[in-house]
Amino acid sequence: GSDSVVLERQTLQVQPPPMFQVVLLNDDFTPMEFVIDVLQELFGKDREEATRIMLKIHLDGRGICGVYSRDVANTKVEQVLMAAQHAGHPLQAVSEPVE
Ligand code: TYC
Repeated sequence: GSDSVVLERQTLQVQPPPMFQVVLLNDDFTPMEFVIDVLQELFGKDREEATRIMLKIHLDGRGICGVYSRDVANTKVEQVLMAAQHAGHPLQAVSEPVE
């Protein structure tokens, strides 16, 4: 009845919003320095952390750069792709739901 509908709505409303991780993918062409710059300027990392993440991506093929709401994560991906395109690098980024 209508009571159970209200209870279901209340259960859903207290769940935290789904979060999305922005993942950078390795390639053979994008300069390491460009990736470090992106991690500092778009993901707020200091130089040491940006270097650590870049090397992790270089070695493992991918790495998480940050975790955000859906809209912010999608905007970060767009910003990475725009910066890479502008600089002429093939750097790729994706947003995926956090497990
Ligand atoms: N593999 C690249 C190189 O050797 C560096 C690189 C790191 C590229 C991370 C992309 O997401 C990336 N120049």
